[in-house]
Amino acid sequence: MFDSLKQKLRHVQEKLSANIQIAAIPSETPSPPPPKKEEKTGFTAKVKTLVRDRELILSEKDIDEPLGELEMILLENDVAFPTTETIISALRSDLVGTHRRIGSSVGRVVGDSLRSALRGVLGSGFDLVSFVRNQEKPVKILFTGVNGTGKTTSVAKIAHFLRKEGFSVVIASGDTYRAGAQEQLSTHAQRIDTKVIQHQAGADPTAVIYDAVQYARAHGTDVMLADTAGRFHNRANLMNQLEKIRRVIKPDLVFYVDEAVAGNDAVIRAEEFNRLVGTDAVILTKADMDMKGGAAISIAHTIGKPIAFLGTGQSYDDLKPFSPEALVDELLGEA
Ligand SMILES: Nc1nc2c(ncn2[C@@H]2O[C@H](COP(=O)(O)OP(=O)(O)OP(=O)(O)O)[C@@H](O)[C@H]2O)c(=O)[nH]1
Ligand SMILES: [Mg+2]
Repeated sequence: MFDSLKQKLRHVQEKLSANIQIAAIPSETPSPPPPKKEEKTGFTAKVKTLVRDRELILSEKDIDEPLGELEMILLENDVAFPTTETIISALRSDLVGTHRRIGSSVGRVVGDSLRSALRGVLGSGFDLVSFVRNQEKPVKILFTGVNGTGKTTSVAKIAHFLRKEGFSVVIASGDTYRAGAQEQLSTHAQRIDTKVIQHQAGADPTAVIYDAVQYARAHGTDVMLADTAGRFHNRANLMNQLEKIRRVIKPDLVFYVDEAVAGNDAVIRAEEFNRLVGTDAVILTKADMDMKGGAAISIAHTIGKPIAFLGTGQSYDDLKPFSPEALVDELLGEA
């Protein structure tokens, strides 16, 4: 997961650390020449001795170059521009101007700053189990998003997840539009042994979901999960249909589903869906196939709604509750 970004973050962390070590050398000491590759160990050891236990005030020029490089790395890895700017300025204000007791661990100072800058844009997670537990039953959950991003698979994964947590679940087959969609959902439902409510092809999805809510009420079912057809946000008639579902069903929770691999596109679409029909939390699928991590880093910061889960594969257990701390650990290595 996010291998390309991880590698580059490691490189820029080393560069920032090296710059800080150089800045920490007292001005009366002649600057050592830039290290040749074979001398690196000796040079680092020498700098570390000089830096140990010194208190240091960093200036802009000490870190400008590696921060510029970090900015490029984030943008190239699909981190949204405003999110990138927020991360860079958090790092700048954390590192520049303040007294820092560097001690022998420059890498630690850099790592901690980067960790808190990333943590600052990731927002909170979302605890679905507590949410469901505290809500009046049946809890009505709607899944929205563009075509092929993993909505139906995520409905099945969430049903499986909630059932393992001890909740009863019914699924509404709200994609009456795409040929084969209902069969796909009923195959999933059979495999995870979950009741599904379906109507004939072309039926009004609001009516299907309404029936599923009625079923849940009649049977004391805890949660109703409503799948919907994929739609692009610029298709007004399909967005109006989603608006109608919202108005009539009054879901307790709306999950917007998109794929991590779509990068910036996912962030833009998430913003549009949130603006047009509202979103409470995000499920980011195909994180297992994403080298860049840009959508995972940017989406919560951009739309102001938490990521609830990452989809990490094609089987029903490949669903991870999203933890900002775990993502930062994944990107930077454990603290
Ligand atoms: N690798 C990987 N594949 C996934 C993940 N989630 C879904 N998929 C795959 O993505 C493809 C599309 O998934 P669907 O669940 O059908 O997507 P959808 O959003 O319902 O698609 P439409 O109903 O056509 O809009 C399927 O082949 C899934 O197996 C994931 O987390 N990781
Ligand atoms: Mg689907």
